[in-house]
Amino acid sequence: MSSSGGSVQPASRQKKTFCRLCSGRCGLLLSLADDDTIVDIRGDHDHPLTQGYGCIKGLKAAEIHNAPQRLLQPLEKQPDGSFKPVALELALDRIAHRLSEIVSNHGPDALGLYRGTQHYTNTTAFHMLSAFSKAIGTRSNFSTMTIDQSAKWVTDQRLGVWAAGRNSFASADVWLFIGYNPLVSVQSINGFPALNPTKQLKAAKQRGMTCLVIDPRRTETARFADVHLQPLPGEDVSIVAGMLNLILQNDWHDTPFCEAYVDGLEDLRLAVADFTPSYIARRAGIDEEDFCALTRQFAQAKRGIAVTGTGIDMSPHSNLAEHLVEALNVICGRFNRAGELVSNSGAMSSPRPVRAEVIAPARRWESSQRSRVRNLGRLFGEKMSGVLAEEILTPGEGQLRAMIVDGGNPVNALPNRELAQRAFSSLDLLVSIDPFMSDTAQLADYILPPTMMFERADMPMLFEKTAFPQPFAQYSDAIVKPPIGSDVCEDTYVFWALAKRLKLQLNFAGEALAMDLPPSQESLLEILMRGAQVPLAEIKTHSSGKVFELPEQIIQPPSERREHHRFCLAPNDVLQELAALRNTAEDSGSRRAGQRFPLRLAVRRSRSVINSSFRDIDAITQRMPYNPLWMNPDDAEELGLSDGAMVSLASAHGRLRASLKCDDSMRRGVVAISHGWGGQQGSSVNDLVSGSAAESEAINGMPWFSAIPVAVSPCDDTVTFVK
Ligand SMILES: Nc1nc2c(c(=O)[nH]1)N[C@H]1C(S)=C(S)[C@@H](COP(=O)(O)OP(=O)(O)OC[C@H]3O[C@@H](n4cnc5c(=O)[nH]c(N)nc54)[C@H](O)[C@@H]3O)O[C@H]1N2
Ligand SMILES: Nc1nc2c(c(=O)[nH]1)N[C@H]1C(S)=C(S)[C@@H](COP(=O)(O)OP(=O)(O)OC[C@H]3O[C@@H](n4cnc5c(=O)[nH]c(N)nc54)[C@H](O)[C@@H]3O)O[C@H]1N2
Ligand code: SF4
Ligand SMILES: [Mo]
Repeated sequence: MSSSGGSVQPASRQKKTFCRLCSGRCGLLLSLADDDTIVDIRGDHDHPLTQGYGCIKGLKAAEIHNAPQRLLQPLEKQPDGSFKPVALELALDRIAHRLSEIVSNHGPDALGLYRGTQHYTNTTAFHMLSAFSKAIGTRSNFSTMTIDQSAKWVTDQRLGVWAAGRNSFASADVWLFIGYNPLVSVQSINGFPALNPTKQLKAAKQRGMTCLVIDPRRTETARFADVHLQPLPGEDVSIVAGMLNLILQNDWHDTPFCEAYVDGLEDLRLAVADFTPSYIARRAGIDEEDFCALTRQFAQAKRGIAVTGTGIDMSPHSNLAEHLVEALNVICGRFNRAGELVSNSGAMSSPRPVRAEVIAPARRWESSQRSRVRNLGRLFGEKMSGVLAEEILTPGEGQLRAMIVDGGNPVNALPNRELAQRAFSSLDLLVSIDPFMSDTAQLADYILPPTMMFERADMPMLFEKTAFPQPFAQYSDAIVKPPIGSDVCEDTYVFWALAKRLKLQLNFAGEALAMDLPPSQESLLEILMRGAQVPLAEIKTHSSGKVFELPEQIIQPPSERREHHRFCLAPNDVLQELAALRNTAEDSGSRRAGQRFPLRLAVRRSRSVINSSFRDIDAITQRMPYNPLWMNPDDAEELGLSDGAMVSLASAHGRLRASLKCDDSMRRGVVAISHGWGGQQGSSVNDLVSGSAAESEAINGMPWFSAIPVAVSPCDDTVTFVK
């Protein structure tokens, strides 16, 4: 099976599937030769939502499957640190043996489970890991969410959630993107349906939708903006507080909605009163008139919401910022109301009534088990990944001693790379389910390479309601077999086989699994599809997927139980943090001559890779050999630096070397470099990130990955930088 190198065989058949490398779920058309070789991959023009779109990663997925770096046998770490191949069943025996020792000596919480990004796109693995976690009884569940956008979880828990959902993109006359660039990230997490995102945004603009963007960079998304504010990173709280202030002063908010469903409006009004347009313009480095225009256009529209991404959720005060953004949607009443008809999304799940009601904030982290490190609560059953390294390194009752990582690379992804490396090296047992020798796999006792996406049956079921506003469903069977002679398995099999050896009964999505014979991928999908609105057999007949014609749903009035629930706009912790921030110096981080770290480092993703995945695959390296440091050309000139120069990038925490790339889409005073690199290739941004308590959020331990004060200087080192 190869589409690169060697003699190219003629294609004899075509197969449709969908890409699972990111949440874009693009329909793909694969041309295959008789021996299963993938000859060609194109976007599937018959896919009703992605309509032929596919990015470089999906279109080069054959090279990813067939990369010479792909691991095809399980590996076991030897006492001298080298790896030796080991048969899968033997590896599982040994892992199970060590796990049972660790759990019986230290209790189940000593085992940590970590869901990475390539786990989140694998539907059955997601449910199987949950089943394994419950069966073994560990509460040490970690995921990337808490080093990503868990400010959204905190906001749900202290502001509340509208059960009938926010206004849909299709019905919107305005949309505000804050620190979110879906035209590159293709991420649908918050209401923007990012499938084939450029086409969606273009179409919306053509029907007259106003597009507003707050992002320090003139992003691909910002090119469609009617108003684009380019603030200094880390100033979103002030900007959004200012928007709330202007809206409330002008009575642009939705008074009947607020009267019916909102507590704390007057407290919020007072708390934001000092965030005047001129103050904000000075503080965030934006134009006052643009700020007022953006606010007016957002507030005076009828439908549409503000949505956020990692830019805002990774900067300091992210929980507060996210709360205020959602408060914007709340006070403007941008929610679906009783009696309205909404699309019946969720073809692959069971039907549920939609109600116009508030799910009251529960502040669950306050009543949940607290972490040993920093006394953090749990959110949605998870511990905070921001303190994962310290949880491993801190001795005493409850110390983490074993980790199973599925589809993730925490050693690269966590803040403070040196600490993360030290922590993961010190574990009694580390298992990495990964087809590649990632930074984490390198430290593992066992690496279990899994099947890759074209080798497993799947459905794009996880988070389907956020991804697909319409009742869309698709099924793909396994299109190619794993390479001949390989000893790979489904990610689900690892958890099932360990449970069997540990004599645990697994309950997969509520169903007791037989523990004598491993379940097929197919049978697991069947369990997940029980009670779905469209039967699996019907879905299978539409190889490009289909938007099914399910009748629209009428939004019901509130249930008795939630009739009196209200949003909590101004809880005390929000008010206190806001007041403290208002009192910090206006130009706290702005660019000042003589400052040790005069620039701000912003997060930014690259089209060619997903975090640390695939960066060393030839097809990708040809386009992006390393991660450059992007800087506005005028800043570069001022520093006497030219394109391609090797520079040193320093924060108060650390220093790295990078290759400079002048980019006029960057705001002056702001630099960016993608995370996920380092080691033999490029620069590791997490050398600059401390993740200490002082540089993380209080509730969720979210490390500050953006808006980091940095300095750039020429690097004397003349070594060239590729690989
Ligand atoms: N090609 C590709 N796609 C990906 C990924 C990838 O690595 N590559 N990663 C995937 C993952 S794991 C995730 S979580 C998503 C993330 O998806 P997004 O959140 O859309 O990530 P970015 O594309 O980096 O967009 C973040 C934007 O925030 C801006 N920004 C930085 N700091 C600030 C700030 O303080 N305030 C404001 N207002 N803006 C700021 C940056 O300039 C940038 O444009 O993408 C997913 N998709
Ligand atoms: N400084 C800084 N740090 C960050 C961020 C940032 O913006 N700046 N972003 C944060 C965010 S949003 C996230 S989500 C995390 C990313 O956190 P992680 O998910 O921990 O890191 P990834 O690099 O996405 O790891 C994915 C792993 O999956 C493996 N993989 C590839 N294909 C498959 C497959 O088919 N099956 C399996 N099982 N594995 C596969 C890859 O080889 C790779 O090792 O990083 C966070 N860290
Ligand atoms: S955007 Fe690219 S990586 Fe994401 S699903 Fe589509 S083809 Fe795959
Ligand atoms: Mo992420």
